[in-house]
Amino acid sequence: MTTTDTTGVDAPGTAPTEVAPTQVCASTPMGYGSMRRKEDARFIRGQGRYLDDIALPGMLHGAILRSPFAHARIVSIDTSAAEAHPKVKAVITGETLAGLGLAWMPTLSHDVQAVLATDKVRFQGQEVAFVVAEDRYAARDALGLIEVDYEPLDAVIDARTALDEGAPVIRDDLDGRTDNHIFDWEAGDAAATDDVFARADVVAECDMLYPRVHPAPMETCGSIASMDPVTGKLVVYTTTQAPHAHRTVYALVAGLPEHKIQIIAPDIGGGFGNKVGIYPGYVCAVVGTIVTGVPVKWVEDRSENLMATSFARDYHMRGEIASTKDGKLLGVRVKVLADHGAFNGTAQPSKMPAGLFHVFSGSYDIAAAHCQVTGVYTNKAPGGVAYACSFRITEAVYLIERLVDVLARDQGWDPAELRMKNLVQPEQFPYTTALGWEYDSGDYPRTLQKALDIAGYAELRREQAEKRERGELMGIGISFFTEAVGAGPRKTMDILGLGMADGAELRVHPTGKAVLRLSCMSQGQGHSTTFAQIVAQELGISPDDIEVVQGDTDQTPFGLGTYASRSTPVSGAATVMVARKVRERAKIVAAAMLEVSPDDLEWEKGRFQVAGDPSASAAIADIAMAAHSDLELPDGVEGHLDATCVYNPPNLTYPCGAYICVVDVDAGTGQVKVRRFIAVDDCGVRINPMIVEGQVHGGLADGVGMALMQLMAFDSDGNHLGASFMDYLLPTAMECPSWELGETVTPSPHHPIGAKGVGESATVGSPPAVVNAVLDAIGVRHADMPLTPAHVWRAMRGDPIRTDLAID
Ligand code: MCN
Ligand code: CUN
Repeated sequence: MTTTDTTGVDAPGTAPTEVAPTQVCASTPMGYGSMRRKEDARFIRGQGRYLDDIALPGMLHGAILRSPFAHARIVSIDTSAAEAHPKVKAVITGETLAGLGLAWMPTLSHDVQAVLATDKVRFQGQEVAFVVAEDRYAARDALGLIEVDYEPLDAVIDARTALDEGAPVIRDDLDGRTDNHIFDWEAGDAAATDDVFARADVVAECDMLYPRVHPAPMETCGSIASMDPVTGKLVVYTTTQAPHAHRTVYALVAGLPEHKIQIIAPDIGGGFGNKVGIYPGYVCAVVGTIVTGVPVKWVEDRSENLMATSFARDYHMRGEIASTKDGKLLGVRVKVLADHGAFNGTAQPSKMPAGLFHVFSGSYDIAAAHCQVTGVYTNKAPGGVAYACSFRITEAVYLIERLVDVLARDQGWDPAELRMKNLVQPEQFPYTTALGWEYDSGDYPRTLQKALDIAGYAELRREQAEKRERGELMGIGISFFTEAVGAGPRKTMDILGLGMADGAELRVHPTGKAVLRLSCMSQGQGHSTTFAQIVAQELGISPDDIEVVQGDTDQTPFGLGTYASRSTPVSGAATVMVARKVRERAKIVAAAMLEVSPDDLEWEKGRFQVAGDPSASAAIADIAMAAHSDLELPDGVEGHLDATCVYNPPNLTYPCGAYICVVDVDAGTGQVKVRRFIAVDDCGVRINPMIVEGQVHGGLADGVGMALMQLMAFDSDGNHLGASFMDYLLPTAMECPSWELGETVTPSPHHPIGAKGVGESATVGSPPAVVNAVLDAIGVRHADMPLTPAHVWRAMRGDPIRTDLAID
């Protein structure tokens, strides 16, 4: 079910004033709307071309030997038996790499990470040696022939003990390092916030953990590196969400100029943040091709993906919220202990080690807020890069949405009313939060009201009361989130010093067909369709006639890629601007064709038309042919119809949403059934409502998974307890209800078509709704995710567990 509600607020520029209701069009529209995805015909016929489908002539295969220990000194490595294997072509160790200056590589957070361990291993699954062989089976077999002598060390697994006196020092590779401290960082006004708390009538506090989870895309990570010994050009096929960023890092690591490196991302089977980072296996494949002179492929298996690539969250938060006695929120403060694993690879902007966590005052008009975040090393995999998270906003939204519920419960207030009373009001936009973020637009009360209406909130509460009488456990959970997506702006945000502007290039060919080249990279989000729709809307060309090129650094302009739901806010804006540049050129050409002044032309339904004379007009296809012909153009006007654009966003875009989850809990077993889930999202103008809804469906499933089952726990020796899908549980259709979606449309005032990103909204917004619902059902103030049956059962008995450590 979908409910559409347009504000009547016009988007700037040429955005439509009405958003079409979601209905899949059989025929192709000229612009926005729910057209079918162009890429799907290929995918459903099995014609996708993923990394593992690619085989280069003479290609060899690599496999990685990984550490069985979480913390151990490497005494010796004997590779002789592996080297003697008839199919093995090379065995590379940390020593080999040290000789090339490549044993360590920079992370995305100004730390270094071992490519292959030399001195110590620091987490279970860490890369120790790389075997290159004729086929992947031989490479795997040969791993068993490598003898490593380890001397096990005590490990730091519980982040809360990482800074204890006498804790084992994990990063003794770093000069003068005597503890596991990475950073202390704070935001907001501590004194003003403390003052508000001292004067508040009511304060509620809560300790909560957002446990370590993993994006677990269907396709694992991998690459094929191929160094041409004649030209010296390195071509890397790889599963990356950010091809140009990867190329820059390769250039820095290898000391090669960018034009000698080509990164090609083929089709990607899901990223969800897992494919932002650069992993040791990628560097090993490059060294492999340099050593052997032929292409080397490395593809990780599922356990390797779960054990050694980027996890997310692992945030221990102690939050407090202050209010007046009649429920006006006054302040919020939080202390965070962030577990970054053995190497700090979190890919946060340079000056923000906690990413965008400081949006934790959420969607409420709260005058004072302060956070203090401490990052520590532990003997766990590095990363923390991302998982549909907008860089720590997931944690921030969870914190504030749990705190609001805890406060409501303590005071006996209705959680919907408490939220409604405190939401930022429409007339307050642009709204600057206590932490200095400028939210661009929104109509929060209307969005929440819409969700309450779809849910039939009052009726649900009545049903709940009746069920309680009968001893049945039903819960209703609400969350209201504000997301901050579209990283830049360049002046304030960067990764490794790279600003966050993205390029777009558009060429309209003589016959009116077009090619759009983008720096972002789809992993399933449907860019081939939606970006073609943007050009179609601006130029009146059918989306079927617009080819979208992404993923190949030799063929696309520079830009930082697809993450933080930034493709629509940044590359989407670049696409609008480049199409408008082409349209300006087209106007001059059309004026020459129609022998009028450009000022006499109007842009009407995809054509330039002479004002007052509808019979005199030209469509882009006619204009394109003329632009490439001998038509005489005014002095200084270039022919052809193409343009380039670099878009540097002035601000982030701030989508929002109101989510309501209804659960039934089995009192005997603790089993949770998500009965209903209502999601009203506002991502501004929707280019393709069907794709937006698909994004929301996926994110909601993610949220149900995180709230109820996904977990990477460790035992006290650092053994990973979620290294396969037998233990790391993902949600399926069985756990998901039929989602009930609604929408409000508040265009972003600074985006050229008023669109905001949406790719991560539902993953960010849904976990607190599910948790709030379960806790409402069982009448428990707080219990950490995941709320597995065993955990719910124990929480009901006043005995909640530490979910991040081994469950006894
Ligand atoms: N869209 C739209 N109208 C809007 C906003 C978005 O039609 N107002 C469309 C876009 O044009 C695009 C899709 O929705 O086709 C998602 O757009 P956007 O919100 O800009 O997000 P990105 O394209 O930048 O995708 C990144 C985002 C992130 S960061 C993660 S993580 C995630 C997500 O997308 N990973 C995904 N959704 C995913 N979906 C799939 N299938 N696979 C992943 O790996
Ligand atoms: Cu935060 S996961 Mo997405 O940005 O690739």
